Amino acid sequence: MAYDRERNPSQAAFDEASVAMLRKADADGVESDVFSRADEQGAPCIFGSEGRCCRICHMGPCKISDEVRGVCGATLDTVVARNLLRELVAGTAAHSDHGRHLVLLLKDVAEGRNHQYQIRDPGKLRAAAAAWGIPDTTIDTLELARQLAELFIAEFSHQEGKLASLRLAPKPRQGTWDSLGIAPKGIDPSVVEGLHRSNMGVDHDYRNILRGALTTSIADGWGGSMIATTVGDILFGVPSPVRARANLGVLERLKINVVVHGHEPALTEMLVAASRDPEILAEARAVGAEGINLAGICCTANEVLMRHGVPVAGNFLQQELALVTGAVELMITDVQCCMPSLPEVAKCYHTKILTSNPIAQHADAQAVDFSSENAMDCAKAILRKAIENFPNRDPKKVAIPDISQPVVAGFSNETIFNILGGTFRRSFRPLNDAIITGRIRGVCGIVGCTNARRGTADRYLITLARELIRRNVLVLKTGCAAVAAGKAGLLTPEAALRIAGPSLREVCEAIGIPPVLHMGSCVDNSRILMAATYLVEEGGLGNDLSDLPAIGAAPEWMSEKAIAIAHYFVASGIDVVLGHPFRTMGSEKVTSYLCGEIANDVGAKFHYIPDVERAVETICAHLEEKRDALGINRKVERKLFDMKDRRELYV
Ligand code: SF4
Ligand code: MSK
Repeated sequence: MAYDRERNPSQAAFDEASVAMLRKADADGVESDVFSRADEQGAPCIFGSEGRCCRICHMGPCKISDEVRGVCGATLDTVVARNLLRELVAGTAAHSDHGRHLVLLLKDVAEGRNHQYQIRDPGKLRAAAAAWGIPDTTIDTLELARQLAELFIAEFSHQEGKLASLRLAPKPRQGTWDSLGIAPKGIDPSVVEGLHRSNMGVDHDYRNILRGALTTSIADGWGGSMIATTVGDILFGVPSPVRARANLGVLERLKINVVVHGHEPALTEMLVAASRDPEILAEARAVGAEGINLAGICCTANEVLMRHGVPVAGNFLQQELALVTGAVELMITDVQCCMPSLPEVAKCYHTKILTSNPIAQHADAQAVDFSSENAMDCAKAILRKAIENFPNRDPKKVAIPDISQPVVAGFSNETIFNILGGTFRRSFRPLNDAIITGRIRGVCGIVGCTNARRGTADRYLITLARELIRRNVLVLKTGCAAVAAGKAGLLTPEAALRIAGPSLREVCEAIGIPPVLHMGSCVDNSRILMAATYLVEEGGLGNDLSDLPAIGAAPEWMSEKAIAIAHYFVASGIDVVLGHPFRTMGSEKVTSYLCGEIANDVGAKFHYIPDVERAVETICAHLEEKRDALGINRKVERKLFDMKDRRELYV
């Protein structure tokens, strides 16, 4: 062991598989892991963690306090707000660039330049074209795809007017954005403008800077992320419920293990197909393996879990630990959340680390030349590298924890509509009714990352979800939060229903859904925005998203992308609980705007709550307040509906 751990493994990670692999990492002499490095960092710099350090120009860096301004004269409030905006802009850029790559692929497919991918879901294509206002959605599929791709490309570059995607939001919400002047013009201009206004000597009014942050975040949630989800569904299929397993125990001793990691689904989709190719399987058997086992980490995992039932090896903080099993022949990374330490950990084993995206390389990893035009050849070449590497596996170093949980994932809104109303009468009505009658107290979207510097990884995420379903709150999940729920058995309908409160359980059993719904990857938080929109449109729960008994939570967030997500929830009128604050604690004014006054603008605010018990109380109290305001907390006699009542209800 190369270092002394400050926290023992069970203080670092909540799940037993991770704990076992941390112990093995020590025994194997792995130089460091994310938890040991977090401990090694010690207490963070107060100026950095409170947002009080400014490095924006080269008269700095400046350490700002109430008494001390920056060299240029910038105040604490300006610097704190500006730093937050810059982080949010980077997060928006990441989600939106992912969306852009998919749109360009859609255009290539539509114009016949790419024959490797197809329009897998013409129904989604037509629905999306209608939603974005393309007048004739009955035209030929490829022509419609071309028109939609052109429209989406324009969403990135619009310089005037406002984003067409905003029309997906409820009308009153659009009105709020218009009256505040925070409706984004285009996705790219909102990123550029965020960088511009946070430049030295530009925007110095913290409120104005924070409203600029809301603009950019709306461009992410309703723009870049919404487009990424939509095009992903068109090209790869709308997810529907699928069974799989989650946690490191999904790796297989007798098979060649290939781990996909990152966020973009284009190559991974091909790897799924290639891993089932008879020729490739024969090559795998020829080196003594029983086959190829594809497994995922982070959001690439969520994408192929939802569409193909590919098992999930783990979430963000388990990426190194997957290698520590000694059983991974190859890990292929694309973009976002892939730790630079992976090649270093891989050196202790036989694992090859490959990168597939020209903007996301590791100095010590091999880059593969992936382009969507040679996708299948590239996928096969990658699998062949894994096959070649299988004989190098050292059996003495292999220890796969026998720990994994069954999961059901893939709850797209289309699926929820079908489950609730059947394909004949697709409807959110039963869900609205369950909320109105109080059998479901409200909805909480628990999203985001896990964080090595914030207590025991996954603990807050899992405890919060458990306690909320116990209190009859329906939980929606995405990203690494969803994987944490899977590892804890909360995505197993049967197990979760045992924990759920009696009235939530009754509803879930009646309509056939688990109380914790896996809705996808990080960009799929756009699905949560749309689920909330459908609740409003269905009627009986107010006129705007801010009226809903709904709330978001990012208990263990770490990424700049999570800052963008949290802001677009709030900009949409949905409060957000954060397990640790943004770097705003240096400025009382910025913090009190975000956690208070902002509600006067957009009807929602942030709550900084490090303690999970208090988060549960706050969330439940918030949902009850919304219910009171809607007038649905009045006691009503329970009534058995006859056919006449039902007909009246559904007209
Ligand atoms: Fe210092 Fe102002 Fe430059 Fe920031 S912009 S580094 S506060 S001088
Ligand atoms: S992967 S952004 S650690 S959720 Fe989407 Fe997980 Fe957070 Fe990355």
